[in-house]
Amino acid sequence: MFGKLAPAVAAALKLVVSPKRICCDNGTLVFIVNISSAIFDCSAPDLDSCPDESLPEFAFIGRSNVGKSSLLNLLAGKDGLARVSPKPGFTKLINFFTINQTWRLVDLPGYGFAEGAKKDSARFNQAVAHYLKRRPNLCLVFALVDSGLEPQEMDLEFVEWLARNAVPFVLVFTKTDKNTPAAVQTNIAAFKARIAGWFEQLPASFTCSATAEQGRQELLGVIDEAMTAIQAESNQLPAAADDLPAPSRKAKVTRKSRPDLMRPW
Ligand SMILES: Nc1nc2c(ncn2[C@@H]2O[C@H](COP(=O)(O)OP(=O)(O)OP(=O)(O)O)[C@@H](O)[C@H]2O)c(=O)[nH]1
Ligand SMILES: [Mg+2]
Repeated sequence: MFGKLAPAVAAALKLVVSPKRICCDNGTLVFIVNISSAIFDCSAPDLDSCPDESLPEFAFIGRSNVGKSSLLNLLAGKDGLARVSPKPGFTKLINFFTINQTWRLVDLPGYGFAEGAKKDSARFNQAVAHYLKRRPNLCLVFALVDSGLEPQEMDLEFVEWLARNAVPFVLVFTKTDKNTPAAVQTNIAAFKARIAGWFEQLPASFTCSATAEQGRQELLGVIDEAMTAIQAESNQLPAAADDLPAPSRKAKVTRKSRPDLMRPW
């Protein structure tokens, strides 16, 4: 699905993610983020069907069955908000959830699931690619990788694809409860070693387990950081005339207004 990156292109792609004060794998800071509401918004089969672009969005992507929907529920603090299944390829549409009425979590269909109608599969893959490349209010992608597996070519290719297409992302290694901490760390180190050559500084990475409810505050902290930066930027906009209606004074969330944290390139 995702082509190989030519060595010359890889060399040019010296990417940086600066996690600032966010708690990473070995960090110590903890953010306390309160989720007061989490509501299913809508499902979209393609980019044109996505809801309005007024709210910042944070999307989950990764291989089918890696735990995207489960992680979304963990962050939202609401079991069953996004539908979870042991059957790979379960999430088939782009699903939007509005959190605290101010931002959205977006559950994307996974890649690497070959069963089912080929036509449908291709269409959904294209829809995801369009969403990731063109959605102007997409702030950050959580790229999920199964911590229980050695580096998989498909995940590596997908990370290349994100990098090549300048999609802002952090890595999230999932299902840490399924293996020993040592095995998890070995797999994570092997994955990072495989992608290290594409980045001046590796993308920020996190671990999580939806089952053990691990990693929630750290990932909410990433979102909080992004929201704070967006807010700070909108506060710096020139003051609007008093008689303008309130909506005109709102900063529009665009890819341009994403904070530095969100720009690994
Ligand atoms: N042990 C363990 N199982 C998990 C974890 N997260 C998810 N699962 C299980 O993995 C399976 C797939 O989870 P989903 O959240 O539906 O995965 P997904 O990435 O959304 O899958 P698709 O929608 O098919 O792409 C389910 O059986 C979950 O219960 C975890 O942290 N630990
Ligand atoms: Mg899913």
